[in-house]
Amino acid sequence: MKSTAIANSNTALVKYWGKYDEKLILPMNGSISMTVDKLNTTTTVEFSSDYKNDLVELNGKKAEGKESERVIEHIDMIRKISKLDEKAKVASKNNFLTAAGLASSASGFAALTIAACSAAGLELDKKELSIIARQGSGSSCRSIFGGYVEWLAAKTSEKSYAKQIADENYFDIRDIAVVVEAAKRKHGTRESMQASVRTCPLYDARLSAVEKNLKIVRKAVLDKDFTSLGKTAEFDSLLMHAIALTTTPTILNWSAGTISVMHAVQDWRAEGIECYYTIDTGAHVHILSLPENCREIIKRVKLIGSVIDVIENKPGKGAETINKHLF
Ligand code: 2P0
Repeated sequence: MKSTAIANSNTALVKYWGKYDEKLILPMNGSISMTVDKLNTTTTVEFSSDYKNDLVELNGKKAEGKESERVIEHIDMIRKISKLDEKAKVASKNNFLTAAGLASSASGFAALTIAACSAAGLELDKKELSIIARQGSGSSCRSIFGGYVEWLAAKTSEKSYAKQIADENYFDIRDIAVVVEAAKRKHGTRESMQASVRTCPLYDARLSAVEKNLKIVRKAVLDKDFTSLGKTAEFDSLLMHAIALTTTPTILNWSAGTISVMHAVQDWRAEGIECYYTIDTGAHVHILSLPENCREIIKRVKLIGSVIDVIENKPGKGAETINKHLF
């Protein structure tokens, strides 16, 4: 009744922003991501009648409040599917800073889903696992798969799942995660998205643009067309931030460092070093590049004052169980 899973985070190339159904986590639009290979979560789940209560430990500390509630709610769903009564112990560890805006909920809920389903003895395929992961945190359904992944928007739970466009060996690009100095994130993603759907006058306009971006990025991956992929990912990220900025209250998580990196990428591109940026909800920036330009870009990024850390990611594997348990 004990299982451990490891899941990589993913970087959205066409972003998910807003829900059609808050409870089931059905997205307003489809999204495409690349699973990365250096940012991961390892999670062990054990169901046992020895436990009197559910116990959740994140990065070596007992989780409290909302954080622990979200994990237990997810475990409850898996208990219901598998008709289990036993309480659970969950321990989870990220290999990167949690809540730094490097998508910890994506790898976190993917690892939790795989470990808990396996510990509960459920034998599910990846599509079914992605449907369960989705209900813990939307973006996590994409981390079930490796490489390039699309999450389908649909109005029913069984039709909104992730599927692989191409595996991690198909098209080698790099996602250079640039961690910049930033104040603590002011807005939670979940509340921010909700506010955007409710208040942003530009929201519907983005939805139709996203349909086009999905088509272009899907094709760019299959054609191994980095220019088309990078251009569209950068544009889609700006569209998402246009929505965030024009939401009431305004969602502005960028810091001065974020903008320095955005300018630098534009300048390097003008010089002939092809690269593009994409930004999620924090201040950090992901620079997309081809492998041959990666070293030069990293050298230059490190010279930007407010940059704290640089992590070079390749396309990574999907989530899987492993034999080494955390407890
Ligand atoms: C994405 N993000 O597509 C977008 C881009 C952030 C910006 O998915 O409410 O943690 O748990 O479904 O998945 C982050 O939001 O939100 C996210 P919930 P999630 O990667």
